[in-house]
Amino acid sequence: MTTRLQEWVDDVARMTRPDRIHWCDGSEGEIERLNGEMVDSGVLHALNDDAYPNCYLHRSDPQDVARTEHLTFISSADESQAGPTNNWLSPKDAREKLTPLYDGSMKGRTMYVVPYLMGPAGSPFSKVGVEITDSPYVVANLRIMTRMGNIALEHLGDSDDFAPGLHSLGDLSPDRRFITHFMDERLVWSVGSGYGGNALLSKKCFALRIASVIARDEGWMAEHMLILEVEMPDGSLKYVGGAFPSACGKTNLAMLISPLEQQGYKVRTIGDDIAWLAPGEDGRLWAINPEAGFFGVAPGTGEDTNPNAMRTFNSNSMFTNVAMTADSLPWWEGISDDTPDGLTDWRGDAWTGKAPASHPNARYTCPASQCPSISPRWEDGQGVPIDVFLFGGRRARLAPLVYESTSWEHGVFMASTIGSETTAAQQSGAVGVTRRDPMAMLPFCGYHMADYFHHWLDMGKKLTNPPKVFCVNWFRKDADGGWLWPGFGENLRVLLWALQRAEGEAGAVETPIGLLPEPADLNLEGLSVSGGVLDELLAVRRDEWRGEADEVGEFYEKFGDRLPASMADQLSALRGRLG
Ligand code: GTP
Ligand code: SPV
Ligand code: MN
Repeated sequence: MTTRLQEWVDDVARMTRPDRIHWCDGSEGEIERLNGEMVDSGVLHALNDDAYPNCYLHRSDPQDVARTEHLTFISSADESQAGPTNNWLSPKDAREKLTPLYDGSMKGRTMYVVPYLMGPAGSPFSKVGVEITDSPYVVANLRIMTRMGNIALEHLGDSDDFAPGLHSLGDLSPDRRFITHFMDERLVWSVGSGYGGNALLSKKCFALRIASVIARDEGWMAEHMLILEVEMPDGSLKYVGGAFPSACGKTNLAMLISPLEQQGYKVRTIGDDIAWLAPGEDGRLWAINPEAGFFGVAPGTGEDTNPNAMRTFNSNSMFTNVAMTADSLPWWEGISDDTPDGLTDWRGDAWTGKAPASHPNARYTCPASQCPSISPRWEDGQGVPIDVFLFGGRRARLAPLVYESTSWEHGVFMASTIGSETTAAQQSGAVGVTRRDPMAMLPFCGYHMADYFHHWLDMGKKLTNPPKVFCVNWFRKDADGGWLWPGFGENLRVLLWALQRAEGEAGAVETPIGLLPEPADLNLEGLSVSGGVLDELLAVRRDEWRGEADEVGEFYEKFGDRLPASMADQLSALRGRLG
């Protein structure tokens, strides 16, 4: 172990004053002991061991059920580095504000030191993080979500190159909750929340916010993206990277069941939330999934929508804020058609039927290795070469099912202007409000968003064979609020069009916003969607898009001179085409 690591652990212990310090080794025995202790103390409830062996339910504090973006900060040296889309706290103010909250915060508790590896062991892409936490629930989640324990210390060796993260539950009050990122030290401080992306510092804090800054400096990319593999009928393997905002379909797309198996199209999973991507010597962009598990949205997950997820989390998994049946099975809206009697809701009360039984942002945590659709290449240290990028959001209206960019620069423009209706994955503001979410990174980009656009443009210059860029929208609604597009597995039809376009094989028509398929260009074999619905899904309405362009213009104004000139040019060109 390195001196820097030991010194940091000692410093934190002096500040937080735990009763005990435990260095996690990641062994089976360790996690069994920990889970047992959490069952005894009521932090976890063991689920039905026949149907869900080694699975547990955790109920978080009802005020602590999602990421809190308004309490999340970037502590870069000066405010302009954080940019207009991030909250900024000076490193000095951050220390002054948070130090008192950590002062003695681990008294009476165990302080866990959790080394973890992001990326496969031995991969040149992989990076080490160390989280200090007083939450055993966080430790158990990190053990599923990362390669945790000795494996990370071995990867670190004598190096000091690790990203430290300090987490303490504090008193869980939103008034004393802060998550901040000291960018110059690659250090995260999080206090007052035990939930998901606020507390599992490997995920959004390190693998996205901190990593995005490292990636900018080193010439690679850290993105909020799923990665999936499509095997074509000729046996060739294609790779798709997809960025959608939180709770907008990444996990589901990454695990989709091919409705076209008989035609020889197979789909496998590489990752469901985060991708680290770097240019290869061949001029292509290569991607790894830095995580080892899935922290997925439970509601809406069922045999019809995502059977692969159902098989992945049926052992060795954790459930957070789901409901429970009388037989101790996990339950949520969408897992079954019928609602069983005797449900306990996510708060632990007998369910009255007046509100959803599970929280809308209830989650499962499960090992990626258990996923039936996991690709044999998911731990390939070199990564996989990306053929197409998909960007999308949740738009009940306007955005068509799919459209293609005409160049890398146009693709970066499209991705930078994506709008999406907010979901329960963030605990600030209302659900269902459209906001701009560039590259699905609005809450996760660790630096100035305009510089991030520059970085995307620069990356394109390094790639002789960049991924083709598409925008998609699975979430169009009809007048009665029903989905226009069946979604889920059927999304493969859109993916195939994109992959065929990348090969120059499928037809498209030009529109002011980009290239769209005609219904005849899509493989719709075995799908019953009426011609009228397809026309609606593929319609581009100039008047509505003129309004959209105005909104994009307003969003871009935030960035002033720092916005790349080519992005402003793209917007003018779009306006010109819209007339
Ligand atoms: P994060 O983990 O928050 O980053 O979310 P995610 O992007 O992985 O979203 P996920 O796949 O978990 O989907 C979120 C919700 O959208 C779930 O309730 C899904 O059932 C629903 N969903 C996913 N894909 C589709 C789709 O193609 N059509 C429709 N209508 N709903 C979908
Ligand atoms: C998201 O909100 O995008 C998630 C869940 O993937 S969390 O880990 O809480 O960020
Ligand atoms: Mn996510």
